[in-house]
Amino acid sequence: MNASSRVAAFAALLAALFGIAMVAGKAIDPKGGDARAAENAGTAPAMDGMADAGGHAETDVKAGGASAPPPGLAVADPKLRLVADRTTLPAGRTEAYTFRIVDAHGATVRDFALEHGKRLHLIAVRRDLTGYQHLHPTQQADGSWTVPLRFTAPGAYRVFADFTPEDGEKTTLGTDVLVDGDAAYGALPAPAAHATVDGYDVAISGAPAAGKMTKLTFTVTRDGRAVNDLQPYLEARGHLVALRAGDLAYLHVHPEDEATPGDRISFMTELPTAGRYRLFLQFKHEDRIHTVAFTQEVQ
Ligand SMILES: [Cu+2]
Repeated sequence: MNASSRVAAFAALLAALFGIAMVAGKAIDPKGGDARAAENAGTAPAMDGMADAGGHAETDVKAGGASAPPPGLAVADPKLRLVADRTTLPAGRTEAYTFRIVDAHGATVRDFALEHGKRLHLIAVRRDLTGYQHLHPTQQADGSWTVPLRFTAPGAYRVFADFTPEDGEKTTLGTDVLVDGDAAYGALPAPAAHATVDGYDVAISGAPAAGKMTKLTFTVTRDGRAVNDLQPYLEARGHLVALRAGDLAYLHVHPEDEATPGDRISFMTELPTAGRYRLFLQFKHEDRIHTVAFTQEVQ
């Protein structure tokens, strides 16, 4: 092929792809497909981009109207990044896990606001939503954070750093830690109104609807009697973390404190979409912290 026939062939190819994009656009959205297909064809010099121009048109429509993704799904946002010193840990051994929060210039962020009595909360859980841990790393002189970390069972774990930089916004960044070995993953337990831990029975009430702020209340009993003397834990009557099954999106919840009677712990929760979530409640009684988990179905 000489240069001019190569140009002609490329033009013919472009015309053909443009046609395909138009057809694909129409198939997806007969009303607005033409304009978007033309846009895709015009802005896609990369051949693999053009090959699924119709698919892109569909994605663009969704992305345009959607709100920001929930916290915890990303290791970085436009302002802050979580930088961990390791991505693996041996099963069953306690080792130091050290990480930094850095700004857009790569400088270590050192100043954090107190939230629930701590400047940074670290949540770790295996990707099948087992093995939940809630830890409080120690900040070192260079601004990095370190915590002794131990994962008993092999598998892929998600680690979330939950913090608010001084003069910044509440942020949750997440990263994976891989523990080599034979992982025996389990299915998510079915939703239930009760769960037990360390001899306590905890009941959950509240019916969250997708995207609506809902009050969730937990009632703690032991041997059939209300546990009225729950102790404060992290400046509240309890601590709750909600993780979405499937992607482990980390949903912020707000404890509702003062007005709650003795054996009850309430939170305002917004679960963004339909689907299943795993709720991890921690409460303190007789100087011990107990962790209990619930599967919550959102319609
Ligand atoms: Cu914490």
